[in-house]
Parts: sequence; C-alpha cells; structure tokens
Amino acid sequence: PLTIYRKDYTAPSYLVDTVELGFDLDPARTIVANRLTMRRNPASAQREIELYGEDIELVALRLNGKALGKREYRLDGNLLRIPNAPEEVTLEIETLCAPEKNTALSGLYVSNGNFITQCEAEGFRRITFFPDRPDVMAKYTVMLRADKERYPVLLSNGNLVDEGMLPDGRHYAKWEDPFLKPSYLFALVAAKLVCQEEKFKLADGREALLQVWVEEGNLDKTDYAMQSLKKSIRWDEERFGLELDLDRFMIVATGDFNMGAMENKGLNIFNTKYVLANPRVATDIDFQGIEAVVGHEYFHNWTGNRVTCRDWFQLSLKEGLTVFRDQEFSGDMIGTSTGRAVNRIDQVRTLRAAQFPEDAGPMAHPVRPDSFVEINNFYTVTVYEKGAEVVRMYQTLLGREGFRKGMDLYFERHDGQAVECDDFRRAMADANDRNLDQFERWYSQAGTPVVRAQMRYDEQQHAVELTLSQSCPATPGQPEKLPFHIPVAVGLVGRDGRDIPLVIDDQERGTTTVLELTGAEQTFRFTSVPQQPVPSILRDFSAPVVLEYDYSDEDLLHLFSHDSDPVNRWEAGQRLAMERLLRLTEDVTAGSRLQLDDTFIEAMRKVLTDESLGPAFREQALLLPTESMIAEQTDVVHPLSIHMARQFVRSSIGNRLRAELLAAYDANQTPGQYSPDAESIGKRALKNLALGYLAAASDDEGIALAERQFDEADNMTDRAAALGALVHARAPAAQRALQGFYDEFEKEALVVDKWFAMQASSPSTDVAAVRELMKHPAFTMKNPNRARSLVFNFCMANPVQFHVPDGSGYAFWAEQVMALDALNPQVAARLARAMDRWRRYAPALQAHMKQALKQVNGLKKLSNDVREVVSKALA
Ligand code: BAL
Ligand code: ZN
Repeated sequence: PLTIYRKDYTAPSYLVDTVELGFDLDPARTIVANRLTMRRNPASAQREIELYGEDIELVALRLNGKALGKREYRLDGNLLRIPNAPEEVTLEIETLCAPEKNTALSGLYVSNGNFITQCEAEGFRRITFFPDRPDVMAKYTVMLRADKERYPVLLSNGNLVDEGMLPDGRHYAKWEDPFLKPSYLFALVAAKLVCQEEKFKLADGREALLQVWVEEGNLDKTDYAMQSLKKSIRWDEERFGLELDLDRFMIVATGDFNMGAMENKGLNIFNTKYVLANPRVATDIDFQGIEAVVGHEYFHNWTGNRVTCRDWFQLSLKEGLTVFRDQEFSGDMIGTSTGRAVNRIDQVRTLRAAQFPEDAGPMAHPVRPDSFVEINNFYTVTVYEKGAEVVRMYQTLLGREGFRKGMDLYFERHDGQAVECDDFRRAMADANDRNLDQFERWYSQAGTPVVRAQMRYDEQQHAVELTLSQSCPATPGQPEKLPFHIPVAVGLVGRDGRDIPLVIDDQERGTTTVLELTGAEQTFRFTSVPQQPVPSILRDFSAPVVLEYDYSDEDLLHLFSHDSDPVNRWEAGQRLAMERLLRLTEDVTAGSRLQLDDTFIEAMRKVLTDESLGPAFREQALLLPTESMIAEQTDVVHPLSIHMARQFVRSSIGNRLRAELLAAYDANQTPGQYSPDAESIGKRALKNLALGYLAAASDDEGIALAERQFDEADNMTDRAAALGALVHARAPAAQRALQGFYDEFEKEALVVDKWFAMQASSPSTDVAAVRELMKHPAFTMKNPNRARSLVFNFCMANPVQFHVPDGSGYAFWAEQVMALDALNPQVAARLARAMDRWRRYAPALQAHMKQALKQVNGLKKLSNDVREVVSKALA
C-alpha cells in the first residue's frame, strides 16, 4: 500500500465554490447528481481537475454543459482526472451507489432501515466524485428525495429551505448550508425517526431550534443529551465567547456507527451509546460519556468546522483542541476543585493505560504524524488525548487568560480557513508575545518523554536544588530526540504536611510554581526552605511525561496523606500500589509466597476512612493500576502473573479492610431518585468499589450484598456493578443473574452490549466460551458496538484468557480480524491493534503472536487499514 507523506502536500488544483447535490434515495440503487462550480486555484501549478471516487459507479460526466467522452478524462482506481480544463468550470456528475451493501459504514449506508452518512475522513468520495480533501471548502445545497412512508424524516446540513410531495408517495426536502465547509462535514439522514426538540435562547438573543432524533421507542432516553447540548452551548459562550452560528442544531442517533459521534455541520450524527440514557439502562459512566461527547461534537463547530484542517496530518489541530475543550467543559460542569481533580485523574489514567503504550509501540506517531497509509488508523489516543495534553500545556504556560487571548487571535486570523497545527501555535505565541518555537517538538516528535528529578537539600543555606533532566525513547523513524519544552508544576511539602512557600531568585512564587524545562538538564534553586521537604512534582499532571524520582515509601506515604495537589496525592498512592504489584508479579512468576505489607494496607485504610475526602476521590485513590498499566512497567510480560498479583492485592484489601469496606458500602448509599450529579456518582463509585473488593475476597457477606444489590437496584450503575462483581468473583449466583439481566434487557441494544462485554472481560470466559457467545442470536459482527462488546473486550480486556499459553487466543484474534476486515476495515484495524505490544511478552507467547500476525499479513485480500497495522507490528 501507498504511504502518504506530510512533506508532499500540494495545494488543490481547483477550488470549489458551490456544490448542489441531488439524492434519489433507494437502499439498493441510490442516484447521486452532483453539480459543482469550480475555478482554478492560483496557488497551484497543476492544471488537471482531480476528483476522488470509491465504490461508486460513474454514470455521466458533463463539463460546462458538454458530456465528456471517455478520452477526455481518466479514471485510474479511485482517482478521476480531467486534463486541460478551463479556468472556470461547472461539472455535473451522476453516480450510483448501493447503500444497503455498504457494511464499511463509511459514505452512505443503511442502519436499521435508515439512511445515514459518515464522511470523515474520506467517506464523501464513496458518495460522489469530489476533491475530497479538507482544504477544499464550499457552499452546499442538498435535495433529498425518498419514499415518504419509509423515510418520513429528511435531514441535511444547515437550514431547511423547501419541502413537499412528489409522485408515487415520495417526498423531498431541500437544505442549504450557509457556511463554507469541507466535504468531510457533509451529512444526510433519511429515516423513520422521532425527536425531542426545544427552542433555546442564545447569548445574542437569537433563538435556535435544538433537536435530538432517535428511533421510535427511545424518546424516553433523550433528556440527558438535550440537557448536555444546552449546557455545551452556554459554556462555549461563557468560556470562549463562541456562539452557535446556525438557527438549527440537530443530533441524530444511530445504532451502527464506527466512531463515537461526528461533528457534521448542524447535523451531528451520534452512536446511540453517546445519546441514549435513562437511569434504568445507562450507568454513571454512560451519562458522563454523553455529556462529554455531546460537548465535544458541539465544540467542533468552532474548533474543526469554522476553522478546519489543511490536511489530515493536522488532525490534532481540531481533535486535540476539541478534546481539551470537552475536558475543560466536564471539569467546569462538576465545579468543585476535588471534582475537577477526579476528572483530571481519569484523564491521566486513560493516557497511561492507552496513550503511553501506543507511544512506545510499533504504531507510535507524533501528535502531527509525518506519514500514514490509512488516515483512519490515525484517529488515535495520541492525536486525541496526547493532543489535548499539548493544548493543555499552552494553558499551563500562558495561564487561562493568555490561553483565551491565543484562542481569540486564532479565530480572528483563521475563521473560514483550513490551517495547520503551526498556525494554532503561532496564534498562542503572538497573542502572548512569547516564543514557542521549541514547543513545536510536541507536534513533531513521538514517544513519551521521561523527566528525571533529583533533589538536594542544603541544610546550611536552607535551600533546595531540584535538578530536572529529560530524555525521550526512540520511536519508529525517530532514533534521536531533541529536548521538549516541558512545564513542570512543582510544590514542596513540609514535614507538617503543609506546602512551603516557594522562593526562586528572591521572588515569591506561591506554593505551586511552573518550572519550564527546556534543556536536557536544568537545576532550579529554591531558597528559604526551613527543613528538608518532600517534592511534589508534576502537579495536576502538568505534562504528558513519565516522571522518575526515587521516592521512599515514607515520602510517598507523606504525599498520600498530605499533598495539597489532589492529583499528586492520588499519584503517590498509585506509586505505592505499583511497587507492590510489580514485586508480587515477580513473586508469582517465581512461585514465591505472596505477602502484602501492613504499611500499604494501613495507607489504604486511612484514605478509605478519611471522611474529609470526597467519595469520588477516595474511590480513585483505592483503585489499583490496571493489568495493562502493570504490564507496561515489566520487562517481560507474564499476563497470568500480573493478573494473579493484582487479584491477590484486591482480595487482600477485601479481607483486611473488610469492616471499613462494609461501612463505606453502607455510608455511600444514594437513596431516593437517581441523579447523575458528581456527588452521587462518587458515592456509587466508592460503594461499588467496596463491593468489588469484598466480592474479590469471596467474602460471603460481600457476595450476598452483591446479590441483593443486583436484585434490588433501581438503576443500571448499581445493577451492572453488582453483576460485574458476581461474574468476576465467579459467584454461584452469577449465571442466574446473567440470565435474568439478559431477559430483562434483551430489547435494549446498549444493555445487551454490556451483557456481552461483562462476560467477554471475565477471567472465567475462555476462548471456547467466547466462541459460544458468538453463536448467541443477539450477536453480529456487522454492528460495531456489538463486535466491540464481545470480540474486542475479549482480545483487549481479558488478558488472562487472551494470552493462554497454547496461543488459541491469538488464533481467535487472527480469525476475527480477517472476518471483520471483509465487512468493515476501519473497525477491523482497531481490533488488529490488540497485538501492538507483542514483542514484550514471554518468548513462547511471542512466537504464537508472531504467527498470528503473519497469518493476517499473509492474506492477499486485506484492507490498507489492517495491512498498515499488522505490517508495522511485524516490522
Ligand atoms: N471527528 C471525528 C469524531 C470526533 O472526534 O468528534
Ligand atoms: Zn473530535
């Protein structure tokens, strides 16, 4: 397959002014008429018109009113070229496509009988021939025609300007989008749907019509998405002065969707997972996910749509920034400082569990990649989450006001344009009169930097010298790295547990200060430090790096009890736990007796019973690093040893803190009406964590509590937590509960996903059991959510069974990747990534993994998507 390089970017040969699209919608044979007005781009030396088309049939092609003969254009693969075209052109293109055969869910497809589109990144070319690249922005008018009874609702971007009846029971709707947009933001929906709608007053006094469209029967699950949309609109007005620019904003939910959601102009299309919720079917995490994703897609209207990307290498320009915005939104919605910290801790967890491994593996790439084979493989945690960290660092360096100034300048300069990550950086630098040249390396260099810290206390001078040095491991294609510009937020915690006021160069710097590490090594000197402190480094996780500091257990216990920065307080607990988990993992492998020290248990007891800490924070502090995080810290990964070590710690906590866990379970009930507010969510989280630990210890009372909670719960959070505890503890009641759960919720697709997921990730579910579950009538590979719930969860969230020594887990993986690739390459390539870290496993496992990778790579008919992933893994 062809590799595309960022350095090869050239401007489009022709620009498009207007696009008129006509759709005669039919599942088997949809006719698309496309009328484009184009003109030669003065910035390009190229004179050919270049249009892309994929899996569509060209029926007619006219240029300035004249039909083009076969010799007047060239169609090679997916590229249609018209040489010697005049300066100004009207192109008329008629094509055919078969939406019902489109299982890739890219372009125009059918989901449960409804027409849906997904165009990012390159799906528009599966609808019509077009210069399908983000730097070609045009005004769109769309005419939709379809059978009225089957498709009563006809939607597209912008404003509805006409609608009416046609002969033979068909009807039409005409939509006009007043804004310039790239083709990837085009959308249409023709469907049988119902909506919840509301008029909403905007800051400038205008009224906008907000709609959430769902299939009939789901109107009882749209409230939270609507509330989240209103909160998002208000928040963007208040925090960034950005208003909704359309009279109408629509969200449509579909059950078949490759991604979480899509920010099409004025017509966001969502995976049902991020729209549908009520207490009966959705968990606290689902509610939080809806708020974040509704916010995310709405915020894209400015960061992504009004200002978009010049090319797909710049994807993080809109994604990193928009994730940062949705993170800030979620934090502001919680409001309290510990609530914010808990939110931040979740972000750190995601980075460590998913982004750090990606950055250390065969698919490692900079936030702004230099090359790709298939852009769909680059919708990654690096582009999204690390990209958000990069944006966050501007705010850390420039302050909230400085960041806002940078945002204002960015819109002032680039509204209506397709730009680069560098343009954003320049806006931040110029608005604040700062040199951010070195900061560019966060965009160009892959890999997770390691910051090593050393502290020296000078008792005579009452001074602390903190030496920070940095390095970054080699990544594919980047053997050497240059130093990054790293904001390191630091505090010094005194013996009494209080922060020591910071003085550098005779300047008072408060109790937390941001040190700017720009060299390979720098020393910072703090004066007026009365006694040897414990340094609290990288407060609030001020940079996406690995911090190395030789903390003693005593230091960590001190920070775990006292650090005024809640993220570092949590971090101290994680370090205490990780050290023990790593040692125990070695003990399991060596066959030694397992022991967990009292010091650790006492630290856990203290945090569990500290009423001054909110339940949400206590839950985070008691949660152990995941098995995959532990795996990342070991030289040779033995998944079973890691699992047994972690289970040992879990059951030890369950046994030795039994009374405290039971007390926390009782004290954190949330009686009365369910509400997904931060405080109630925190209480349920702590209560259910306690339940999980008790069940892990096979405590009779714990198991009984789980059974009772499962039977009596009036919300899905408690229901699912109880079921999970029973299933993971292999309790006798687990099978009955699973059956009861399925019987009750079999009509709720998202809950059936949970049912599959819970079993797929249970250590008691082996390959044979997963194969059995795949025969269940509710299972289908064609639906991405369902495939993810069972197959992905087994391969990615059940390490013990996936990595069984005989390699049968890997053989299963190969089979499923190949089967899925024939249906949906994008989703298949995600599953392919389960093997990313294969070189880190014990040799016997590695051999099986390599064989499975080779089996997939050996397939002649393989998508570029999967080919890129497996070939990079094997390289
Ligand atoms: N743009 C793809 C989906 C999202 O990130 O919002
Ligand atoms: Zn996004």
